[in-house]
Amino acid sequence: MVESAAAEHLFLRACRRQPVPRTPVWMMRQAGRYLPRYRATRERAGGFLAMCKTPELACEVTLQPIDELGFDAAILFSDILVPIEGMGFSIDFNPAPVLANPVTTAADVARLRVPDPSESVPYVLDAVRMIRRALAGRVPLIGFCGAPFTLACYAIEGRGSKTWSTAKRLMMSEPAVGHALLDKLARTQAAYLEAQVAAGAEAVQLFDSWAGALSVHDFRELALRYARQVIELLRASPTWRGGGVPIIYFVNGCAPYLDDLPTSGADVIGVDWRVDLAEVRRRVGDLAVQGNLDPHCLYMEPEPLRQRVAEVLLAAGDAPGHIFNLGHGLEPDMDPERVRLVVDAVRELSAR
Ligand code: 1CP
Repeated sequence: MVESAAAEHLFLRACRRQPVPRTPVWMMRQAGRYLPRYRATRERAGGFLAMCKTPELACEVTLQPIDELGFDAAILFSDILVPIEGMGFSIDFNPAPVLANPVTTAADVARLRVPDPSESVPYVLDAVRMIRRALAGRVPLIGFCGAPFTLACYAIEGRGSKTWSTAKRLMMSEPAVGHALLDKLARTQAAYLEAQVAAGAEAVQLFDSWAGALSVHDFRELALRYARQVIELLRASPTWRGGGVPIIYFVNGCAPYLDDLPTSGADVIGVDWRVDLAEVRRRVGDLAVQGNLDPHCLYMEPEPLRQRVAEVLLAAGDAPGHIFNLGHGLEPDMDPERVRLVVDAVRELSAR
């Protein structure tokens, strides 16, 4: 059976902190513009959202980096903003996301729906089923969502920001509005992940890409609390498949919050490049860890790049429970051959 073959895969074993013959590797944004084949598919589709909404194309680009570069896990091709369209947001990508109707008042938040994923994102669930069939057990499929705080940043600002000061201003000046928004986002994302798992996702990752903008106090109140709500709802859901689906919580800029991360309820903590993995492993104790090569290392020459890969593996140590990844996503101008070098180096240098 495809199911049991995939269940033995080293990515899932590492998530459960079981021994593996070598460290599994995948990369955030592994499907994307750095791959010529992705650019060709995107051209054919007529844009990013069209690709996300056409299961055949989402499936095609999900598999491209698996076929070409040999990653140990596939990640569903979509975007964290896609499932909030059904809440009532009008979203465009050019190529970064822009929301035409960000929320600014209590009435705006009250109007938002908590949609049923089978009605709001049937194409994502079709893509998950199609990808599982196409992978045929070769590597596991990771589903994902944005963590509530990171989604609230976009929901309030309407676009990317370096400081997220408009979002923080609303959450600080009108906490009840902020919490109502975070709660709706959490319920939406829990239902979304539950539907992805029911459709066949074998692991899930919550992306808290902008939580690093917060003080420790506010990280607990605004980010961690709602990530935990998503994870608790997911674990309590009727379709939850026991402990079989690892939950990864990725926090970009996690250094100030390391001691709090184990209380998220996740099985795996994903970390950015600013922290030492040996320190992370000491402080997150019983959990698996994912990371954390600085993506900009991919601009290095081959030998120094290999050395950086070796340093990440050394810091991760020999104890089971490390998944190699970047500390954040691949960029469009990165060289696929350097990506291949990293994948090959992880395989070779981590062999036990
Ligand atoms: O035209 C294009 O090709 C659009 C570029 C692009 C792509 C390829 C965007 C717009 N999103 C994606 C795919 C995507 N986004 C995936 C696919 C799976 C993978 O291969 O990893 C995933 C998991 C995401 C998640 C995502 N979107 C995050 C969390 C991860 C992270 O990078 O921190 C965030 C913050 C977004 C928002 C977003 N979407 C796109 C861009 C360029 C951005 C970030 C920039 C901004 O906020 O201004």
